[in-house]
Amino acid sequence: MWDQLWLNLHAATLTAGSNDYGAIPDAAIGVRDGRIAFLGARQALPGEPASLARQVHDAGGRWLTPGLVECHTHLVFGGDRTLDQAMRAAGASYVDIANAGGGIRSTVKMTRELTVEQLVEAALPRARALLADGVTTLEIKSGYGLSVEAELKQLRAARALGERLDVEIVPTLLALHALPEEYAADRNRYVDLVCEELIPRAVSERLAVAADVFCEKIAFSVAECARVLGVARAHGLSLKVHADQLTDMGAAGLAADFGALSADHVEYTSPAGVAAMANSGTTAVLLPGAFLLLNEKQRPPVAAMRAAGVPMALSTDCNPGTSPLTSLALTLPLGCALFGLSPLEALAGVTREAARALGLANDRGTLAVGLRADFALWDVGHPRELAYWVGGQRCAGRVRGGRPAAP
Ligand code: DI6
Ligand code: FE
Repeated sequence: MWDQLWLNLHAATLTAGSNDYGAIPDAAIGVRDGRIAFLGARQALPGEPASLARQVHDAGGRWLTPGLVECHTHLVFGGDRTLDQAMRAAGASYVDIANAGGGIRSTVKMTRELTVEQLVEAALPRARALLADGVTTLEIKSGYGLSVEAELKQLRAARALGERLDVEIVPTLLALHALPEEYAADRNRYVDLVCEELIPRAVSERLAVAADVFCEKIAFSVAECARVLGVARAHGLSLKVHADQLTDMGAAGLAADFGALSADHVEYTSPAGVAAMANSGTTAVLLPGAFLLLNEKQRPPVAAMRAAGVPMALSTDCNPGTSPLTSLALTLPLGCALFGLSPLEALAGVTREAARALGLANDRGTLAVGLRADFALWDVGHPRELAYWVGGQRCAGRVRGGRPAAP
C-alpha cells in the first residue's frame, strides 16, 4: 500500500536524454515513505486507486514536474543595495561602486548588525517568493559576515529558514566572498582564519555542506581559493567556485582540478576551462540575472559547453548587489533569451542539472521510482511554456515528500 497517489496529471519527468521533457500524458504517481514508488501511465496502475494508497490526490489535469532546485543564492543578508543601483544608472561599474564603499562590503556592514532572527525575518519574503515558483530545495550561501561569528550567524539564519518554511535548505560557506576591511593590510591572515577556525567550526556545528569561493580580481586569487578549497575538501565539504564572472581567471579550471560540483557564472571561461569541466564532470551554473542587471556583454560559452557535454544548471544568484532576482520562473526565459538555452535546457537547468550542481542528482531533480517525491504543479498546457511566459504565477502548488507543501 502506498501512502499517497497523485492522479489526473501529466508528468514531465525531465529524464536525461529525453527530448520531449520525459513527458508521460495522463500519468499517475504513487509515493511511499516520501519517495516515488510508482510512475507511469494511469492505465498501468496495478489496481483501483482507493485500494492502492491511503490518500488519493487529484492534480486537476495539471502538469507536474520535479520540485525546482534553486542551486545558487545569497538569500540571507541585511539591508539592500538600492544605492548601488542608482550609481550604476549614473554610469558607475561594479568595481567603481565597490571602491566607493558600496558593493559587498556595504552589505557586510548591514548583515553584521542583525541578529539571526532579524536575518531570518529579512530573508523570509525572498524565500517565500522563490517557493511560490515551485522551489522545494534551496541553496543558501554565507559571505556577508566575513568573520567567524558573523558567517556562522548567517548559516544559522539559513538553517532557521528551513525550520520556518516547507523547503529543504542546502547551506554553503562562502567565506572567500570579499576581503573584510579589517584585514585589508593582511590578506593572508583572513585566509588563515577561514582555514584554521571558520571551516572547522562550520563543519563541526554542521552548518554547511559545501564551501564556495569568489575567484576574481576584486575578490580572491587562484592561489588563495585553492588553499581554501583544499582545506574545505579535507573537512569533507563539497566544493563550488564563483568562476570567471568578470574576467578569465582560469577559475573553471580550478574548480575542475578540485573536482568541484559546480563552477558558477563562467562568462569568461576559456575553451581550456570548458574542456576541464567536461573532464571532471563539473556542472556550469548559469546566472542570467547578474549578467542582465550588470549590463554585461560577455556571454558564457553555452554552445561550447553543450558540445563538450558540460552539464548546465540555471539559477537566480539572488543577492542584493548584482541580482536581486527572486523568481526562478522569470530566470527560465532569461536563460533562453540571454544565453541561448533551449526551453528544455532551461527547465532541466532548474531541476535535474541544479540537483547535480548540489550533488543531489541521485536523490531528486527528475521523476523516477526511488527518488524523493518533491513536485511542482503547473497551470500550463505544456512544460515548454515554463520557459516562455515572462511573469505571472503559473505554479499551482508544491509537494514535498509526497505531501502538499505549505506556501
Ligand atoms: N558574484 C556575484 O554576482 C555576487 N557575488 C559574487 O561572488 C555579488 C554579491 C554582491 O554584490 O553583493
Ligand atoms: Fe553568486
